Amino acid sequence: MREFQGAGDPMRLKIAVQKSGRLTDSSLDLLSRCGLKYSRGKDQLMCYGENMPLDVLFVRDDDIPDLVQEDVCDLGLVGLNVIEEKRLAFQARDVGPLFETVQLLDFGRCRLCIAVPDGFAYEDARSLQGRRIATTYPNVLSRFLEENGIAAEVVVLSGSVEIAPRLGRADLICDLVSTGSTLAANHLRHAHTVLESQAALIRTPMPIPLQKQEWTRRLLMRIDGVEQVKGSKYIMLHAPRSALAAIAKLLPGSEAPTVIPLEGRGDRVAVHAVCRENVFWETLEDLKGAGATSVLVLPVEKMLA
Ligand code: PRT
Ligand code: ZN
Repeated sequence: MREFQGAGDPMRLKIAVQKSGRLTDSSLDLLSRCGLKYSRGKDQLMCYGENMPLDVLFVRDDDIPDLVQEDVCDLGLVGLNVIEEKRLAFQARDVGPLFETVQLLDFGRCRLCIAVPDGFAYEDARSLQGRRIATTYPNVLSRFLEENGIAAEVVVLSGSVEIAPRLGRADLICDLVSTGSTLAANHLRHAHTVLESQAALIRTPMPIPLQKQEWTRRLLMRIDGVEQVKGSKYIMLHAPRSALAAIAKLLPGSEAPTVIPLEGRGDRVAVHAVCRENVFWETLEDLKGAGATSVLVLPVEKMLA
């Protein structure tokens, strides 16, 4: 479109996304669902939004909060684990104002956990007193230790944290876990969750220039719409009007349903509702038990609140 100028234009929005890793596919999928069309060459560090004044920068996930903090990028998609670690590091250096977390996103879930070797007797946080803990998250771990009044040595590593206890570099670890299979393979077991993490959208601490504000607003609204649609269902059913109260209670996470009289069907009505949660077979069976018939559950394609 002609109104959008070249990719180097300072008036185009810039969003930082992980270049290659666990967040990359879901981040790009989110932007595509927001309507962004782009072409991405192999090893390309930046790609140009063809139908929006929005460019995507591909970087290491650890660099995303810095780029947003320094206002090089207006927005970023990154895990809460990295966000918290960086936020604490910036705070320790008295950096301010800080980048903001705008919205949590439904991908990249994992937990930052204390994990101990087989045979380590872990009861509660006090079991960590005087121990050496290997991690790539020294700030989040130190905060946890402080909050629990524990004096322990934080051994900062840049990777392969799981093997630190076997190498004698630490007594236990604090690392990210999703399925737990890496812990098991390294003879470690989960002891305590320090932080629940998922991807999130962050924004610059600086005011967005006037020329970029309209597209920022539209993009944030679309991201919110995409997130709301995930897991949402549209449900349609027929029911006697007398059963409406019971049926409304059964519809998971729905706001005021639409009730439409059915021509020539006495007191029977059609009920349409958006359910903000998944609808399970059990719910359909309960709806039927409450008098519902012709129950249809449909996926929601797009939603704008
Ligand atoms: O190169 P770059 O720095 O960008 O990538 P990276 O290697 O730092 O990150 P990457 O791609 O591994 O992860 C990016 C983000 O995904 C993380 O910051 C988290 O927010 C999120 N995420 C979700 C995870 C995991 N799940 C995860 N399981 N990040 C890492 N892991 C690792 C964990 O460190 C451990 O080594 O996977 C292993 C454990 O997995 P399970 O399934 O065996 O428990
Ligand atoms: Zn990283």
